[in-house]
Amino acid sequence: MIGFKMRAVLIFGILLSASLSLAAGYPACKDKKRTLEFNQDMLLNYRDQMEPKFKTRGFIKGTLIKVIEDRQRHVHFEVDLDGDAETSDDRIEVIYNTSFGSLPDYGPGAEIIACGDFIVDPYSPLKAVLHWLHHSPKQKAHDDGYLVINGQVLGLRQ
Ligand SMILES: [Ca+2]
Repeated sequence: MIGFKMRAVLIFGILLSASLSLAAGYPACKDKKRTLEFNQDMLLNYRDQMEPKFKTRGFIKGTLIKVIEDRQRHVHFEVDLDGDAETSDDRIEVIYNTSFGSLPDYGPGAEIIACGDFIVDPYSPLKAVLHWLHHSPKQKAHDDGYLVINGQVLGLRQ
């Protein structure tokens, strides 16, 4: 009986979290079959501790500070990850390819949610990059990613 109850609670929890993220307006962020929770704290640890080119799936929620670069359809954002724009040691570079959907109007302070590939990159001004924020042309070869800016979801299949 306890096993059944545990399972019921687990299933309820899964349904609840699925419906919550649907209610939030964006899909689950996947790493293979695993559904990610926001993992920015872990990503910042990786930035500081792992070797260059270390790669993992990243799912972040943060605040847009500024555009670092915007060229050849790639917009590079500086995103603060702890909700405090006064502290700058918790920022990464988030790159979105506008071929997968135009950006809405936005400015500093915009809320950013991003699902994609994280990589430790010594050439980045922020030493770490989150990119691949769009659907995978071949779904089996790579997990889908996306960008949410001020509640507008970009990068998904049209
Ligand atoms: Ca900060």
